[in-house]
Amino acid sequence: MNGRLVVVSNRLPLTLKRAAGGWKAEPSAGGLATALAPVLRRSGGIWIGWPGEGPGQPDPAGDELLRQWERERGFAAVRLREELGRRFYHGYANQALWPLFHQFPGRMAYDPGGWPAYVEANQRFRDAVVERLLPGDRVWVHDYHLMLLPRLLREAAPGLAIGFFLHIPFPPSDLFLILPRREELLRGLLGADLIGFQTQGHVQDFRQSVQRVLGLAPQMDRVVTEGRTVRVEARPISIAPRALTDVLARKAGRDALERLRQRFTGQRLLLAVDRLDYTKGIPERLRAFHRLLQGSPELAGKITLVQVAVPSREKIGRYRELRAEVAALLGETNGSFSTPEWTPVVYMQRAVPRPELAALYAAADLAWVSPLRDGMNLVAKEYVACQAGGAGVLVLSEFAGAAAEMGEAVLVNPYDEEHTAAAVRQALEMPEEQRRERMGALHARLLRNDVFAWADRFLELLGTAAAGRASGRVGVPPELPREQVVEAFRPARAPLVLLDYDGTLVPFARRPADALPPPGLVPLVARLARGAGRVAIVSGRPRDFLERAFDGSDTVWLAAEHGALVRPAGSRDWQPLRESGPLPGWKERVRPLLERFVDRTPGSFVEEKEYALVWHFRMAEPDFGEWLANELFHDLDLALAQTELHALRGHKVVEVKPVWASKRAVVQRLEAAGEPPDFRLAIGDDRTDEELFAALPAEAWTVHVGPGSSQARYCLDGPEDVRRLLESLVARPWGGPPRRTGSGTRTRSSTSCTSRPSATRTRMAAATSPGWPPASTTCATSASAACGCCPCIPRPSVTTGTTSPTTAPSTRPTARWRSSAASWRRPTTAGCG
Ligand code: ADQ
Repeated sequence: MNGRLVVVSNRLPLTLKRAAGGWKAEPSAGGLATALAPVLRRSGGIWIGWPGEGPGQPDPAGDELLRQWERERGFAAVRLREELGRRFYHGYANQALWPLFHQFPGRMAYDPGGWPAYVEANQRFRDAVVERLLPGDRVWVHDYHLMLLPRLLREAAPGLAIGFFLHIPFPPSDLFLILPRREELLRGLLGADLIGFQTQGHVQDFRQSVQRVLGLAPQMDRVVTEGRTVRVEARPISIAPRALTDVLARKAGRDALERLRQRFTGQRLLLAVDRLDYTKGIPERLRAFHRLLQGSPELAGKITLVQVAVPSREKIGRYRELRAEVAALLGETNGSFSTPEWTPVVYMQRAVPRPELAALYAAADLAWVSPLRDGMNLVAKEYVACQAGGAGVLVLSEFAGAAAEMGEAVLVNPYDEEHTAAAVRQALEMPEEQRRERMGALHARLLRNDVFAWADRFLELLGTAAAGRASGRVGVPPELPREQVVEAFRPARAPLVLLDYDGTLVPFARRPADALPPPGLVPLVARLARGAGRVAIVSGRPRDFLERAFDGSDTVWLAAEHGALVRPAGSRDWQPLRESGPLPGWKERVRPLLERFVDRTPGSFVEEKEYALVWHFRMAEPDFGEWLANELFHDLDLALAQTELHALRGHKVVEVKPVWASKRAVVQRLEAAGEPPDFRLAIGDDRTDEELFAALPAEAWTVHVGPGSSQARYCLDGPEDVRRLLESLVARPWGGPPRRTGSGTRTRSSTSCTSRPSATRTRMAAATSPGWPPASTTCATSASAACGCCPCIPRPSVTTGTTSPTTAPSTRPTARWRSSAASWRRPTTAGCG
């Protein structure tokens, strides 16, 4: 993928500032600009962002400067009205998202008025991007200010390659749940092809939030939603080390270093560099330093802490308070320990030019990087870059993303000021050889993983993810071309037909026990199997249900409990997929977890199967049930990690079953059970059926029932349509000429099952009533090939490929089915496919 790179971030690398008589440009503070500027310099492309204070309204001087930026540097400004800019940046972005994502819920201030500003600002960014898009462009959106942008861009340009990188941490799901507008945010992000996070922990937290808030079931590295696959990856950001060391090699850098060495001769220099932000742990550090001096009077005059802090977000009260707090702590420490010759803390409250900063890094004996929470922290990496061949020690907070990859640092818990002081003291006392060894390892790793490697890997994966989306099978499938299926089935000598049960052959019922096969269905299915053909019901239902429901249909294979048990055609014996099931006693351990949810959810219950436990909430209040199902699914996901069990979300159920019991395994079993199939048809409506579709070759007729996306090639509206299809299949004499039938005459529609108003949904509702099929339903088959579904057509005696006459359940009183179902020990499943 070689299109232009379009970087989009809240801030451009330059900020417009009002100056006497006009405007001036200043470098933007912060890690994002530091990291990305060299990437864009190297790869070319454009950078779209907000110029900060810049003119929201027309202003000739400001406008001209912005036009010049775009012409000469490729920096395109997004204009936001002053009020909008303020409410967007200082509102939802920095008073809700920033504190919560850094795990400071107490500092979160949600102003409902800030949300519309956040939405509008994201829309303005979208307009600015769309206005400049060229064919083949890849758009890379950055950070928490623009979490709605991926979706807005996807809607505006569906084929666009869109990446998103979150520079700050993603919070644990318990905290994320607190966030107002959490659902919109996640949906916004999921517009991207690839979402990058700083650490694997953040990926994990994101996955859990997606599970709990949206009810989706993310896999390790992807989320499938709305027919698209969104890749999620941990890609720790880095820096361009040579950009810093080159500065040091130039005169300005060398001079600055020399001045520092002279100034701090005979002293150990401790360095801290931060934006003035409460997440950076500046007061905690100053208190720990105070404690260190208190506890080690012999260090007086021998160590100096240089604290560099660049003010940011000063319009937010908490930041102003922080500034005052830091000033007070500085006064306390310097007031207590200073001598005429020595000031313990040198405080520089300003942005320091790069040569001066690089010199500080090179001169420092110890870098004290102790944020309370940080996505990554580039200061740690910048220090290492400037310590090539040096013996400096990095003291690093375990709550910085950088800690995950900088194991040679001395890790500290910044909240524990006493231990932090002790760790700093030990770091100062560490033998030089050990310090060099540690720094050498850190430095070598940094060179291997610089910001260019980070960007290359991200963009490469973005290319793969976007290409996968473009060619992916997941989407909203078009309606099944029935006539073609019938044509393909007719001459087949060894067809393979796999049918899900609930939601596919029968509509869902409020109580699982009520979802019984309507009259005529069972013989209809049985008649599909002929010659070397294999027809299987592949369901989540337990074996006793299937046995009773398909009583007498010996030509049909039955696969119960998602394939954990299989009964081959012509056999009365069930064969377990594996000889030994999951560890004995697992149900006793898992059941209490499910029962907790039964207690919380009126109308729900737990069903026990041989290989599974299922929590059903079909009769619970829908929203509450779905919400709790997300919770349960999340809890189970954690509890079952490292076991051979997993949790599964079905229609109104959460099921725990062995990982190996899968519809995929059933496909393998059936494929191997006879000659290679020359026709394959699989129909299902559930998530478990996606496994079925994936296990079949690309040319198989795979059919998703109902609206929504699927990797199936086609869709049908509902069980009634499925039945009509089956009738069309059996209506054709084997090898005979095609005949027109009610369903077969429907021409292929380019519409999907989602886009058509679903008459079937009405039909499905009707179908749950005992009088199904409705009297007005016209039978699709001719009398000579009667399906047995309608009272008007006499049931034929059916001869199957195995020549066993099929009994006719339609002649049985429905009441018998009901009463027998009711007498079963436990309620049977519905909706677990
Ligand atoms: P920041 O919160 O801005 O970045 P950080 O990673 O520490 O945090 O980057 C700060 C940058 O600003 C560094 O390049 C540093 O040199 C520079 N800087 C700080 N104080 C300065 C000063 N006084 N003068 C000059 N320069 C100064 C966000 C996330 C981080 C993440 C980065 C990059 O919060 O966790 O590491 O993005 O993804």
